[in-house]
Amino acid sequence: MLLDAPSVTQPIPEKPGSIRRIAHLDMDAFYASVELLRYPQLKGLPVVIGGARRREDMYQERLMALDPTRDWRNTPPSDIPLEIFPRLSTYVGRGVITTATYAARQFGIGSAMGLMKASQLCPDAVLLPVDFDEYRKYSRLFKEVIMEIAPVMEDRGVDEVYIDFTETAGGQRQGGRVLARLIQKCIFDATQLTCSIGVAPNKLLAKMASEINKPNGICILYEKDIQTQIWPLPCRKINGIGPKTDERLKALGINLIGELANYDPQLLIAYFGQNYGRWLNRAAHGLDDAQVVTYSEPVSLSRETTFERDLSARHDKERLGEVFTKLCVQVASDLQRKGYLGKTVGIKLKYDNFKTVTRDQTLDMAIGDAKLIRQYAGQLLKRVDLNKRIRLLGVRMGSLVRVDSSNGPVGSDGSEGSKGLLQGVKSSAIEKIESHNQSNQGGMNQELF
Ligand code: TTP
Ligand code: MG
Ligand code: MG
Repeated sequence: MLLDAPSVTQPIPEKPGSIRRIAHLDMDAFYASVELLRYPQLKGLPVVIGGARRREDMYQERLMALDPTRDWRNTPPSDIPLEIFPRLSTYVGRGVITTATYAARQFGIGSAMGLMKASQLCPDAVLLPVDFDEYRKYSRLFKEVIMEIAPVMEDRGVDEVYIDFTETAGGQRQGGRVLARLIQKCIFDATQLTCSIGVAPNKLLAKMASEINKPNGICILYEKDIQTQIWPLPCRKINGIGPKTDERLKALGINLIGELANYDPQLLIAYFGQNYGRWLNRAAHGLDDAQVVTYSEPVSLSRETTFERDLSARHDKERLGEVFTKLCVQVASDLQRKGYLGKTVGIKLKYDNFKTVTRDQTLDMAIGDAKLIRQYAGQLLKRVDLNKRIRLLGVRMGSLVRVDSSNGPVGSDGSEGSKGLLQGVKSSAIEKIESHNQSNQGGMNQELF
């Protein structure tokens, strides 16, 4: 599930005498480390997480084959013998790695790499399926620990946060090291997981600093360290320079952050536009004014899936239809679980040539019902090319409004809330669909898949 957060800033008043200290904390090999809590026998081994989703009984058959005389049913995960775990070499498919243990990374394996490609690099690596519920559980746990100690925290996703140390007890001592150590220790005591923390004058530098001493490291950075610690790093390390910009910078002969800092700012503006050009120059000098955002609402929720083989709308209509419906059901249940309705329905398709297209439509009313989402998403299929083979399919709900359990849907400002409205939302959207269907009788509105 993908979550996007808008930027809601809360300026933090600073006491005279205190200097701005911002921390970025990122868990080490997060999904893999959570899995190792369940399977401590895999500690120190190359392990990758990806491919299928976890099932409770997934190793039963292999355990039975290993020793049919033994009753394996209540075997604790930590007692599963090593030879039971599938190795990368046995994997066939198009799944990608979510993350890998540090032992696996030594073979050149990393996030987003295809499992089959990784298998060539380290065929003996253990392959574990993903278990998002478990990662979310630990995500909540470690964030709760931080909130107890340093409550000015910005949630930046499943395994990382920014924390404003400026006014927090211990946040100024040794540039933030004392507080960072305390947080690391408390997280480890509560979860047995390690993390790395960077503390710096701003978010941009803190994010880079948290990577410098990974895993289980702390990096304290001051403005005076920018030239020695940050300038030798590749430009790609700056959060905000993606692969495309990096390519363009390389074409200009700019590889390192120091080279970017010393590049003529006017030329950067000429190449990248006023805003981004100026931002690139400032970022390379370690300048960033962004505040730590302590409250955020998701602006969209989405689900997508990559097929094992590319599918054709004509020949695989039924399969595509099933998957499409399932994605809508998942998005609807995500919305319900998180307490939202959405006004914008979107679809995403990736073709066999990796070209991605998205289409969306914004409705008059917010909806959350799987069938309605399916209907509106289905309409969007008419606006995409279905002659090409499809590699990935996704469904997204945007323009979210919160459903306050007592008051019906509310905007993030608390407006337009009433139970009656929720009812109205659904019935009027259903009416709209029904009238639309009636006016399209005679096969005009036939499902594309
Ligand atoms: P990261 O923090 O980028 O990576 P990590 O925690 O696994 O390792 P590191 O010690 O370098 O921080 O991502 C956090 C989790 O998000 C990661 O464990 C798995 C997931 N993830 C993906 O599913 N796909 C990806 O491409 C990336 C980068 C991460
Ligand atoms: Mg991490
Ligand atoms: Mg991370």
